[in-house]
Amino acid sequence: MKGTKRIITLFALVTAISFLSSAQEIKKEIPLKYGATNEGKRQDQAMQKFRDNRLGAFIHWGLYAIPGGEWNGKVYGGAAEWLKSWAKVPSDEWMKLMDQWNPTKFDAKKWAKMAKEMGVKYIKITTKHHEGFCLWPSKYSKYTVANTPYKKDVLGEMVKAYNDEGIDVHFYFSVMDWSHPDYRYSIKSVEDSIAFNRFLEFTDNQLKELATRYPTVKDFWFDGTWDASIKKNGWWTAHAEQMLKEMLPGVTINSRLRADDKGKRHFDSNGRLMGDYESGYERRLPDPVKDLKVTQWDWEACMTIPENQWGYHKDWSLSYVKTPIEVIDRIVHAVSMGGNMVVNFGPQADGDFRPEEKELAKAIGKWMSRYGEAVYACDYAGFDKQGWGYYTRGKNGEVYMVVFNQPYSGHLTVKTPKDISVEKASLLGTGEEIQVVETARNEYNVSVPKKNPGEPYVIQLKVRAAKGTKGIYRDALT
Ligand code: TA9
Repeated sequence: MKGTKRIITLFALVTAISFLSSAQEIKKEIPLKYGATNEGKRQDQAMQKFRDNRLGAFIHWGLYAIPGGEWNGKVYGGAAEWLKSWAKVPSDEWMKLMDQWNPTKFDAKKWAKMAKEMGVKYIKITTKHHEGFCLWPSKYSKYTVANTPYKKDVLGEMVKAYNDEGIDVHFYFSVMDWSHPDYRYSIKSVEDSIAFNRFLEFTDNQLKELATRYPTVKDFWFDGTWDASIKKNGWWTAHAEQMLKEMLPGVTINSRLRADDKGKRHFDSNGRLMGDYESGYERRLPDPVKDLKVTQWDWEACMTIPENQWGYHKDWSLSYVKTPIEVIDRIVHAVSMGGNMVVNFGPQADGDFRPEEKELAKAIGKWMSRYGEAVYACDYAGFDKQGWGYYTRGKNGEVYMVVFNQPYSGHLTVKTPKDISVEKASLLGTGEEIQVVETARNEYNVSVPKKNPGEPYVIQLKVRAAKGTKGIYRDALT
């Protein structure tokens, strides 16, 4: 008896200690100077615009468009914008491509029209990719459009043309710069540290230059920030974010820029998102069932049309090329989880787009013009994912079912959260009324349209927040 009591006391003691220490752990905050600056999602107008835009396009355009994946007669299957690295081309030799930079077919107005027709609300342009070539006449580098036969500020023309079409412009900027002698992958000596500090000052100058020359820019999307040298200088990433925010009120910044005091990236050492939105979903998406945590913060994904080509590559037969429906699926997938999607284009060196990209942009635009209501300004709906496709929710609480998989049964299962009932369903576009049958508590069969639309379609649900459903079904007692 005595022994049992002692064991119980001991057990209670151990439980109490472990409870206390875990409670303490929750409270334990790591003090940070360069950690997250936002509390939860930003709700100001600029951020809401960023979020409501939902669909964007990426433009990867640089010297790499000229060789298009081929160097000295050899075609490299890897990413075209990395060719300099695949073919081990020294920077001074690579920069000789500048003599061939003459995109005579470049017409920013045409580019902007194409984006408008595709239905994109914003465009992310590579101002400078890893190679270091600047699409604007930067006074801090000799590797710019100004020193090419074409001479013109193509970035400036793009900013104006897209803005004239009502499209927001975002700047992609690679911090890693293969052309700069002071760039370091890691800091191993005092000399490295001095050189890298010079490099950071150069980067500050370029960022200030971009913000000053193109003040309508809405967002900076940083890339090339994963090296040990940058992780060691988390202070600089916090400084760059702050500097741009002071210069451009409302500007948004991606998480990829950021590292904290301890070199922790994207999310700080206390688990808080740095920057304004998470930017890690590149060529992949969160699982719509297992990764619902992403609905807690803003995020933006980006994708390529072939497997992994961002810049122009002359041979797209080397990997699988996605169809318009597969691209639309990814767009809706992102929005259904509260994210944005950016679809990439790699224009040719002559300033035109390859036919495949033109066709794809058209096909997406056609679909968006019919069903965009279920994408723009939409968000996570809070309904459990079903096999037929994705739910999104509009600003007025309407729920959209975006159907990608047409069922043989002729009906689509909808399971509503507790206290939400489905009142009515209709086909977006035609307004055709769709039959809804309650099959169990919080479960419905929603019929497919009478005539198969022959493409992914959208059913709009009118839902009501009410205690229980019609009440004819009860949960089974088991
Ligand atoms: C990459 C990467 O793409 C890559 C490709 C080929 C060899 C090595 C790497 C590599 C190593 C570390 C990070 C990355 C990476 O994910 N880079 C970010 C990419 N962002 C895309 C939007 C494109 O701009 C791509 O060119 C860029 O590298």
